[in-house]
Amino acid sequence: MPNGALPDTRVLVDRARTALERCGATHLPEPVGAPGRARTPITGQDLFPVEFDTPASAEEAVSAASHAFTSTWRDTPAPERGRLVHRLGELLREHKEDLADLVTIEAGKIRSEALGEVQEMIDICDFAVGLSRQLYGRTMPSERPGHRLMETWHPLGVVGVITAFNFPVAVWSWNTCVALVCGDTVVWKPSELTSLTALGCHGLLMRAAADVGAPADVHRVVLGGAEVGGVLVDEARVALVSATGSTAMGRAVAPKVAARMGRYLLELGGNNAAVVTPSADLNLVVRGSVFAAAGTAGQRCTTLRRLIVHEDVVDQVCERVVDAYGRLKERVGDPFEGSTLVGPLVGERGHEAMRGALERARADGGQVLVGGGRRLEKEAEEAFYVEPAVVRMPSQSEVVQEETFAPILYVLSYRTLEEAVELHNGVPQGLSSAIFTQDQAEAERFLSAAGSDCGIVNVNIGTSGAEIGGAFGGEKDTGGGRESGSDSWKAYMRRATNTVNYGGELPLAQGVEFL
Ligand code: UN1
Repeated sequence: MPNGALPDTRVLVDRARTALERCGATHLPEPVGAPGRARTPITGQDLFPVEFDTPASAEEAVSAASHAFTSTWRDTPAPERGRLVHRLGELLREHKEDLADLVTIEAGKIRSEALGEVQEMIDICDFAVGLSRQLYGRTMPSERPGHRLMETWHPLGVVGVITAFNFPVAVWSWNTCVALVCGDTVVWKPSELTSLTALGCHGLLMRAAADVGAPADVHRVVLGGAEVGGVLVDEARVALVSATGSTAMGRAVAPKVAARMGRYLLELGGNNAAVVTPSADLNLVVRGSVFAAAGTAGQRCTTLRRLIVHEDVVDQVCERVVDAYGRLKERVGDPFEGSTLVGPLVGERGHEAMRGALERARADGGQVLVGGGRRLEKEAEEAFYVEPAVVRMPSQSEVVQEETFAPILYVLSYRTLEEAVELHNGVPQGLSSAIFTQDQAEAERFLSAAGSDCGIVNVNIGTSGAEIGGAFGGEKDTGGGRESGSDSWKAYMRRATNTVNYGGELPLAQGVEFL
């Protein structure tokens, strides 16, 4: 291993247990019922068995959350609901290291990114607490004398939150903190790869609920695979399904929820690109691209996957990025190690996908400029550490249009900005995008309606690492949903339009006369 030996799995087991106990997680470590397992990509070994839910126990969780909604939570004043999220924020500050440990152990994130992910939870707690006093409805002038026209926002019901392994805590918190202040209750189905992390979060939320006197069933966690998630998709009492994952998963979920007239909010695949114009500050390009493309071992939905560079600067950009990747190679390894920048892929599937994509890219005329190899540690054959790769491509072939959840950065070149935007938008996904330029007109064109078609459009920063204050999500195959900040909360509530007549007469709208 370039970065020293890997830790012993038994050390990770102890570390996970300690973190779980400190967070107040229950039903560990004695598993009953259908067995599952917790595993770490650091060594590729199992940690210990975990109790998975069955469809029947998931139904029971929905019933409990539904009862908490109707009996208490929807009628609890919103600022009061905010106290629960406020307390959660305090506990997260206290247990930042514990949760970060669980994130590193189960998702393989390096320390700084794991801590950053917990910070993202703390930030959304602060946001949601403020929001609990700002669930504003509008008033509009009525066309009728003696009438008032307004809208009010009401809680929706149970929100089913389905999350992916790569942001096992932050994406849950975006949904849950906002849903809770909106008056909804939550049933969470985390990725089956990150059950422990979910139990840690649930433990903290239950402690917060006990501390502020909120009903425990405002939140339930159900562990397991697709059959458990399927309950949230099919169950009519789940008013909103908020699902993060692959486009294939979204395509399966959306029609089922729509068929029962439920609501869904999807955050699916990305295939994010940055356009580099001749005026770009190349120091920003290199730093911004390397973090966005190789950070989290290329396993963010916002990961930079395509660099679209003007032909005048493409050789220079390649040289500098390759140089930076050369140094990165020496910093692949144990994510707990302070000097590591690239931890493991979550599993073999990611590694297979990376190998397959590199092979197809080569067949399409691509040239691997750096990286792409696997780092093998004898005792850890089930752990998948890879060197982030940069591939110069002659054109945007099929493989470049797909999202491969691994650290591969394709470099393409262009001549005119129109051509760059066409390449940029010429993929099925539409999550995040960036332009590096010092020319304001170029930046504005990229930001305009005829520019990037993504939900996130940045200037002079990479595609990943969004702040919680903005709405997060994207277009096309990314699914169209928006989570986190801005007015995303509206997806978690229902709107009622109210007309109040205080005038004593009954004039009809549009001047209609009747009786
Ligand atoms: C994801 O990868 O699903 O913008 C979420 C980012 C993070 C969130 C990513 N704040 O990269």
